[in-house]
Amino acid sequence: MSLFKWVEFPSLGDERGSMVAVEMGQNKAVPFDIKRVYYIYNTEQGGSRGYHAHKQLKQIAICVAGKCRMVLDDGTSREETWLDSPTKGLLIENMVWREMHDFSEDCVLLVLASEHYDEADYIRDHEDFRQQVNQ
Ligand code: T46
Repeated sequence: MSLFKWVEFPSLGDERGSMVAVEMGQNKAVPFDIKRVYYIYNTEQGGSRGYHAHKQLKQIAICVAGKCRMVLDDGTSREETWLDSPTKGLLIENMVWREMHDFSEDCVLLVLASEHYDEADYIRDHEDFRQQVNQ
């Protein structure tokens, strides 16, 4: 089974342009209460981000402009995909290692998060992650 779980956000565009609405709740696209929203932009060209997993946090990442390459790793397999659409969110479950590479200059990566920021929720060492996820 693929590590990639996609959430579709329909474009509500009309002749004036495009719009996407993000809603949470029953039968809505976001399967958790959003406690935090952040966005990553102006990423150094050639730079990579991530290299961690979260113990509890679930997130949806949406590339609202430009593109970047996302790598997910569940401790057994590793897969990669491009985030390049403002209407496609990638659901990243807890205990999944993520890396982001090859950011385009115009990339804006919007992230919806199920929890407030907590450094104690991060696992930043890949060997620790492998041990914890496989135990
Ligand atoms: C993730 C990927 C997709 C805060 O103070 N508050 C916040 O809400 C966040 C997200 C970060 N920070 C601080 C912590 C670090 O000192 O901002 C700095 C950069 O964070 P980090 O190195 O974790 O950034 P990324 O791009 O490697 O990872 C981020 C998220 O942290 C992470 O949860 O899944 O984006």
